[in-house]
Amino acid sequence: MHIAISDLHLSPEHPELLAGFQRLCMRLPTDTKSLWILGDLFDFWIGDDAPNPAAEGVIKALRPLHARGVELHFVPGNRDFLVGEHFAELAQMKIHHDGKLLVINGRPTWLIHGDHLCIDDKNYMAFRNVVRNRSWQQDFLGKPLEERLAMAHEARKLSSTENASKPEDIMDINDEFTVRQVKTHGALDLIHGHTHRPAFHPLGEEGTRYVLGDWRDGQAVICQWDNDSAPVLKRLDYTAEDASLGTPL
Ligand SMILES: [Mn+2]
Repeated sequence: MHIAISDLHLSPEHPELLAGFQRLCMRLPTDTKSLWILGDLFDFWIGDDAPNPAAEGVIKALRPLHARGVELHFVPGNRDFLVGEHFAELAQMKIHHDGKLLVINGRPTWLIHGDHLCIDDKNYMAFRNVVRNRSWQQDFLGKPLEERLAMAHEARKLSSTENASKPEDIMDINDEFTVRQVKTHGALDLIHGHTHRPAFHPLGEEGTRYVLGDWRDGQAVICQWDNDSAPVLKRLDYTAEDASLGTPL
């Protein structure tokens, strides 16, 4: 079995989210072959060298999974695209900067975070172009920790005030652009997070977009599949102590 999750937004202010993630890691069934973390695992990331209790907690949760043979994969999100190889090695996970194409149930399926498909949000796309630039990143990572932290807080504040005033539809993916992108990448279906609108959405004429949900108020929406069965979205209660992975949406 394979599992995908996204948008946990772990931060020091929300230790219950980390506890929920640790609980999920502990309850993954014995036949779990891989865990895909499709971005925004962390609410912000200012460099692998920054002290970060959430990062320590993630390492503790992931190492036992790696030890028992679960493959760990990470696709960066718009909040944690600066997660680097140093942290990835500690957490025993492989980073896929451009997402990953998998064949699930005979269908090529593209696993991504999803933010780059929200092209109608022009302000965000302009910001993304800046911060995804390698030389901007090197410059940022070379700044003192306090300065990076201040910049991250500023960006978070700005994004929450801006997002509150943006029309709903520009913060979703652009359908036509997405259909073209999916085709270009040789995929039929898509699994992504970011938009916080968990559901099965039709994609083009014969595809499906499986959208994961963010973690909040004890609930998350995750995706589960086997190589020969279609993905299933499940609502997970991450506060529950039982071993269930949730109920299908
Ligand atoms: Mn996101």
